[in-house]
Amino acid sequence: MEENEYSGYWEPPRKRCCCARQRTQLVLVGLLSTAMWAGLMALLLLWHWETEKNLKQLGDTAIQNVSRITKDLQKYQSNQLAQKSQAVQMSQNLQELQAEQKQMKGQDSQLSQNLTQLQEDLIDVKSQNSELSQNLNRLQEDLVDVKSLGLNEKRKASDSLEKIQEEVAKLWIEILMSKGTPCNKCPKNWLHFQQKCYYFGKGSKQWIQARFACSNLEGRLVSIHSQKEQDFLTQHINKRDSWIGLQDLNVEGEFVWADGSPVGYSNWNPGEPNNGGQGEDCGMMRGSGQWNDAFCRSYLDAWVCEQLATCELSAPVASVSPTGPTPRNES
Ligand code: MMA
Ligand code: CA
Repeated sequence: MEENEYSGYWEPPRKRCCCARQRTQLVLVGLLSTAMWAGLMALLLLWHWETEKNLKQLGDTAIQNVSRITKDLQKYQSNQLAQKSQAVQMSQNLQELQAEQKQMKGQDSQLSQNLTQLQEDLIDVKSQNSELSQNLNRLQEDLVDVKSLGLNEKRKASDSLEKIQEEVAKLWIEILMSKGTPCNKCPKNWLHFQQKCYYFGKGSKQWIQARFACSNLEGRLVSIHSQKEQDFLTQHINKRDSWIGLQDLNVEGEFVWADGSPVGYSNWNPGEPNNGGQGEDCGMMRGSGQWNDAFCRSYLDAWVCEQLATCELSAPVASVSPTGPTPRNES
């Protein structure tokens, strides 16, 4: 060992010693730096991990928020839709209500119009009724006057009175029928046709006797005014020659009906009226339904009476009826 120390030449051990220390130092430094790096890396990793975690959390929160907002939005949109449809429904309801209101207003005015019309009609009917009653009263007064006249004047007055009464009765029926009252009532054993009732009498009679028989039944010998009426009569006389209410007793050749009207419609047998034989002034219907003027005092086996049909009054409207002031007793 000493040799080595005194040679003064052998330096390497020192060097070795120095190198070792350096090496140690280097190793230490290396270790230290490695540790530092490791720590740094760890820190970095930690930081990165933390950041990543935070980011993830943030992302999650954001996703949650977005989904919540989306849900809210959807809810809002559906609410909006519901509100819209509600609004549409409400406006429809409003329109319907307005239409109903309009309709009701229309109905209301229609109703009030109808009511006014009805009131007017009522006044009309009342005035017509009072007019009829007045007419009838006047006629009755005239009748009293007629009683104090001479025979000829009496007949004339009576004829015109009958005509007027006839007109009044027809007018009365027309009024009632126009108000919807059925006017087709006939006495027992009388047949109804159009506005009249007919009685087909059997038994041998002269014209004047037949006229009297009808008058006893509160009718008169038939007056024929249309083909339809003629057809109805032809159908019911059963081919029997029958007296009818036609005569030219006052003026030869001027036939008039028992209801006071002139001859409009006619159904004369060809060649009639011919005023044949000792004079023919009374009208008859042959079994065929065709008319002939015949000798008034001849006897025929049938005769036809008529009277106006009466109306089915549900309540007494006035004290007058087509046949006069006292209503007819049917049964
Ligand atoms: C009868 C009689 C008359 C009628 C003629 C027609 C003979 O007299 O019914 O009225 O005009 O017949 O031939
Ligand atoms: Ca004749």
